[in-house]
Formats: sequence, structure tokens, C-alpha cells
Amino acid sequence: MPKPIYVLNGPNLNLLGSREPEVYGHATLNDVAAQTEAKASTLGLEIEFRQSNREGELVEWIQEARDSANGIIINAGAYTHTSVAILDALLAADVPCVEVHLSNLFAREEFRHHSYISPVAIGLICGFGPKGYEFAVEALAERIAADESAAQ
Ligand code: CA2
Repeated sequence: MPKPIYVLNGPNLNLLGSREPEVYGHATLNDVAAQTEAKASTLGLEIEFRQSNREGELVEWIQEARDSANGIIINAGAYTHTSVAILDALLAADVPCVEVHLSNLFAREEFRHHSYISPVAIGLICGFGPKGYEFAVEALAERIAADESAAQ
């Protein structure tokens, strides 16, 4: 049984679709999950889509991914800009990671321009709304396939 890709979402992303549509759009997090899952299935991949408002729970899921996932797609929300704990967990996870954000961080406030996650991610996708999650699945699928063929 192939391992899934963990798609991890941080604080307040459960509010998607209900507030600030001018920044984050009208899609709910369930819509994003369905879209991401549909994309993954076209590539023969499974995803495990989760959201938490708690930093420690996100850290535990990243630790779990080391054994249980083939890769991680993460939108850590505001923890992106603050969390050394999430950075350390990703460093220890030893699975490829793609960072995704709905909004274009660099078109927003200065404090959103720095990410603790970007240095350990294979890449950063931001500004494309929910479509960014699909791009992240494609990018991770290619990396996983490349790693597998290099290992043979
Ligand atoms: O653009 C993104 O995906 C962010 O990760 C979203 C975070 C923000 O702190 C990051 O800088 C960029 C905020 C998520 C909050 O989402 C809400 C959605 C609807 C209403 C209120 C908040």
C-alpha cells in the first residue's frame, strides 16, 4: 500500500470561505480538500488532508509523516512566520515538503515575507489560491517519482 501525501493546514484556515473573501477567496477548506484529492487521484496518489489551530498538533503530524507519508504539503498559516518548532519538525521528518499559501505573501505586509519553512521546502507556491495545492501535488509527485527512480 503506497503511503499518502500529508496535506497539513494551520491556524484559521478552517475559516476559509466564511471571511475575508477578498484575500482568500470563496472556497471553503473542504472545497480545497476535494480539489486537491481529485488532482492527486489523477496522478495515482492518495492524500491525507488535515487542519489544526494548534502548533503542537501540527508538529505531531509532521513527526508522524516520517513513517506514514511519502511527502508533506504544508500551509502553516501564521505559524509560517513564527514557528521554529515546525521548522525543526520538518528538518527531522526526512520526507520532501512543498510549502503552499493561498495569498501572495510578497504582495502583503512585510512580516509575511519571511517564512521559517521555505529553507527546508523543495519549493514555495503562493498567490494562486486553492489551485496552488494542485500545483504542489504535481511538484511533489514529480519529486517522489524522481527519488524512487534514483533509488533503483
Ligand atoms: O495565504 C495563506 O495561505 C496564508 O498562509 C494564510 C494565513 C496567513 O497568516 C499567512 O500569512 C498566509 C492566514 C490563514 C487565515 O485564513 C483565514 C481565512 C478566512 C478568514 C480569516 C482567516
